[in-house]
Amino acid sequence: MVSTVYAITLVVMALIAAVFCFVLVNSKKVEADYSTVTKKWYGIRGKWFFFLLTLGVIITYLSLSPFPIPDQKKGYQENEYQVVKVDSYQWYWTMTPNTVEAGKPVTFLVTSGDVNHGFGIYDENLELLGQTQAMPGYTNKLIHTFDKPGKYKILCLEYCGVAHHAMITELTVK
Ligand SMILES: [Cu+2]
Repeated sequence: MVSTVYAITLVVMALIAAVFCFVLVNSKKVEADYSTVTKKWYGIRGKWFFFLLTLGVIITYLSLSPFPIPDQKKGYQENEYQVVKVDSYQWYWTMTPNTVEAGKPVTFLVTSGDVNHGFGIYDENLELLGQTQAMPGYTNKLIHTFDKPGKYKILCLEYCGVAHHAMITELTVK
């Protein structure tokens, strides 16, 4: 086995050396005009660039458009909002109140008592409806209107320690 590998290595090394010598010898002989080749490949490079650019824009649009970013400026009056205060800790949520009405916009005022958490609202099928960061020292506002009554789940979207996965609570929409 070892001798076979050794032999193959020697042959490959000889081939590489031969190619190297061939290129070296021929490079001195020919002073060819490469402008047509250069022009052709610059053209292909330009087209490739625009292809990748277009592809990038399309993929960005397709992957971002279903991303749940609720409209934060719907023109509601201040007194039309239901306000829910959300506090997050390792590893639980407090929500006051934890029951809201459907069809009426809810303003979630989200903060954290310790580290960064992610406040994510999910429906019964665990589809994400809206999210914002829960940060110590800041209160982030998230406006969401629930279309139908039910039990909604609040999950932590940012890894915050060993019991991050257990950081779940429920929001009732009547
Ligand atoms: Cu968390």
